[in-house]
Amino acid sequence: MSDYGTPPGWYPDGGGWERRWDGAAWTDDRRRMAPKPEPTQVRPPTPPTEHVPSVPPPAPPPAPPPAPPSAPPPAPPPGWSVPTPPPTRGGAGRWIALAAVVVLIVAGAGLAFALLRPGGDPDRAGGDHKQARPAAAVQGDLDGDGYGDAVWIVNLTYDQAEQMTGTSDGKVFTTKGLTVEPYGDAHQVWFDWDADGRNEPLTWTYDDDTDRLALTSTDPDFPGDQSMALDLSSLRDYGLDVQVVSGDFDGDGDLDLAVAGPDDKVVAIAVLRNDGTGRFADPERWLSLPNATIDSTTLHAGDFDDDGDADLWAQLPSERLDADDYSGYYSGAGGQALLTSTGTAFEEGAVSVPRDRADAYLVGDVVGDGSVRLVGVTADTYRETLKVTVYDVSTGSLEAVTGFTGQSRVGKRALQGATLSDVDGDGKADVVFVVKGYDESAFGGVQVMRSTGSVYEPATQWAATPACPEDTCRIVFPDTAAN
Ligand SMILES: [Ca+2]
Ligand SMILES: [Ca+2]
Ligand SMILES: [Ca+2]
Ligand SMILES: [Ca+2]
Repeated sequence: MSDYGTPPGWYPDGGGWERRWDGAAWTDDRRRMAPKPEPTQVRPPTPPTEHVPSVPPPAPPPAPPPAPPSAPPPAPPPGWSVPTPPPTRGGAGRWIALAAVVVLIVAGAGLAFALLRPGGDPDRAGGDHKQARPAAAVQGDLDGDGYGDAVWIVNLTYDQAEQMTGTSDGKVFTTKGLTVEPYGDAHQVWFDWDADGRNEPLTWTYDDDTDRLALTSTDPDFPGDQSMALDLSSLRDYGLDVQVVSGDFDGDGDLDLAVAGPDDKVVAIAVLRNDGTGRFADPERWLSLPNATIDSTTLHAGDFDDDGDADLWAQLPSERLDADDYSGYYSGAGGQALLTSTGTAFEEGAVSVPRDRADAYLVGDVVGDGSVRLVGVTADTYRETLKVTVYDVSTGSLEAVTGFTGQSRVGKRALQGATLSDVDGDGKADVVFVVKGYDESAFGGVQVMRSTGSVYEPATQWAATPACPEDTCRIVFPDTAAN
């Protein structure tokens, strides 16, 4: 998107440390981040601005692990995997880098919102899954009323954040807030893990000391806390990251988890099958990506080839990695590939370099026919417009769907974050987004562009956004990877 570099400054470095970026390279300078409140990272709910009864609060994440002896520098924006700001505001860069960390962490969790569930014939598991048709759940619906909702996190300052839940009545969001830890180790996603037609929260935490993934939920239907070993290893001398996305990868009608992480010189992708109640089986490795690092890879799940099982669309390196890339950061060109599910494994398609590069990629049924599309959202500060483009990925490359676009006037503002949610409950996923100018201390509200099934309508505001104490404030949608 941008030719600008990330400005010099201090950026989160993992384990409660931050490291200085001199504008071109990581330095050896490290320092402790400002202390965070302990022992709970998510405090009790603040009084709701308006009452919304049935949305469960997020799970309190476990206490953070001790800081590792040496901690990783965050990824400088490689290729197209992280948006970079103009170098005019040092503070803005800090938040962008923070966003980069969040991107890496929550990447792909986006599919959380109601990925398509094939109509449930349990006997199909492992058999012919091509007859499955998705039974469209309402994308983004958190309380089961048929209107898609949205969750966004407002990072007011470096260490002050609020998680907002916007509950749709079909016309606007009613919001309520929770004070949360800005950049904790627990990651909350929402998807219908017990197939009751409602998207429940699931909190995952990866502990790189023990190489275990922990799953928990505040939902009373969750069958109990779970923990599984992942069998990953990093060539770096500090901790490693994982990405978690949800989708019905084996095509049996229940939404599973895919977990990607480094295993020496490959990115290993394992599937944790869901038994239909929210209990996940031990990981099965379905693919090893040979020319990728976890920091340069972002996964998005969806049944892109419409055969009944969820596939992965991956943003990953398009150039051959060299030895330094495994211990440092890939800075070459970004590519994309479709990782097609066979029901028991992923098959990696050809890596290509897309013509377009959006600020954010979202996945959902935007047509209303049960099929899945990729949606690119880009804020063009020069043309002062935000553009939505719908892509068909079934052939393995990005093919823009002719005419299925939309534009909104947003002034010289950049995209903060976006998600897909069927806010009006018509079966077509709508785009929810927030923009802000780099030197502005106010967001442009939470805006919605509705899908008609063939175009996106201009945006209208669905919720107000708070005033910021400084212009470095930031809004992210935790369920989506904003690239
Ligand atoms: Ca709802
Ligand atoms: Ca499944
Ligand atoms: Ca598929
Ligand atoms: Ca809609």
